[in-house]
Amino acid sequence: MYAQMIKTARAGIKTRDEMSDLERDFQDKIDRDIKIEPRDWMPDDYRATLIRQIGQHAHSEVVGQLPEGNWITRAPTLERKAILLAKVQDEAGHGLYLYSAAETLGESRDELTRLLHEGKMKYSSIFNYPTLNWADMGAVGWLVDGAAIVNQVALQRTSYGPYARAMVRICKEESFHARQGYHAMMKMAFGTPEQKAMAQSALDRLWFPSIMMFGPSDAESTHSEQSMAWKIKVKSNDELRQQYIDQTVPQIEYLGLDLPDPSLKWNEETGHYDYGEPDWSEFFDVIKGNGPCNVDRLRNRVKAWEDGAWVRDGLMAHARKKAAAKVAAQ
Ligand code: FAQ
Repeated sequence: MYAQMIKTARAGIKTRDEMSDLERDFQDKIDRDIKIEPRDWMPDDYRATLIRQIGQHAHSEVVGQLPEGNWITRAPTLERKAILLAKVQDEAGHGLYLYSAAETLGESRDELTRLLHEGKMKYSSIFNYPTLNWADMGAVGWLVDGAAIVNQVALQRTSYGPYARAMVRICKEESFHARQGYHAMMKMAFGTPEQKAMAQSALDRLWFPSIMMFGPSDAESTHSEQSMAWKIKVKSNDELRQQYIDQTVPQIEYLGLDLPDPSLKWNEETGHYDYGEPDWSEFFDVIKGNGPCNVDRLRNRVKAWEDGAWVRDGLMAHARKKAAAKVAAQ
């Protein structure tokens, strides 16, 4: 369904006069902060935009397991291994909540998975970068989950009820993820010179990719205007990026690490940190599929799906058997 809907390109935002009665009533609900629920009437483009964003979000959670999954067997202590296992398992759960939210819009998990595997849907750019040393596990928790939380706290107020409610639980779990990441970074940054150098390298490599997670600048963002009018997005890409930078720079300073961008400076006038623009050509290249790990990530994701077929078949056979036994007992 999504694949078909997305083909009907939207041309600009409608004014109130251009809206039908149904569309006007819908917009009034949004303006009064009344949540939209699955059985409510909604414009096709609102549905398609939500399926795109929630689907991409779900894929990010699931693909996001891969860079961390690589490190489970190499965690330095049993405690760190247990923490990482719990975190990676949580990400699978987040994917499930989000696929379920997309199902309430009429799009199946199987269809979204097919679109991901065929390269027709995106997942977050950040997961196309490699995780090269153990400090990267700290930096992913601290920076990547940290950025994800800033975005997802805002999304708790998104206009679509099931998406907003999924965010509440996800944010609680992401908070544990970010803390364990910062804790791992503290150990490294306050450890031996070699450990501190690994922490610095992880920060230097993941800083710009983490600030690119918020999407292109507001001027370049194709969906923001309509998504904000519908309150799917309640804060713009640049607002969220600034919020993340403002909260993260003091954390870098506490760790005693060098700032990863020479332009990062507190600006008394604006009350925010100034920062250097990321390399946006790199961002657009990565989301087109040409990042350092895109091919690997998708190949591993497809392999995991195919290798898991017997589990899904077994579960379905068991469900059918249980249903048949229930009918026979009636
Ligand atoms: N990566 O017009 P906009 C996590 C695309 S969760 C890839 O600004 P929009 C947890 C965008 O799709 C991380 N593509 O788009 C975790 C559009 O292309 P399209 C995921 C991106 O949707 C941690 C085009 O660029 N979080 O990390 C990206 O209004 C650790 C134009 O952009 C979410 O998905 C990107 N970064 O705003 C898991 C949050 N940015 O579709 C494991 C929900 C933009 O027209 C380990 N999503 N694009 O072909 C959102 O809030 C929004 O979708 C944005 C983008 C803000 C990401």
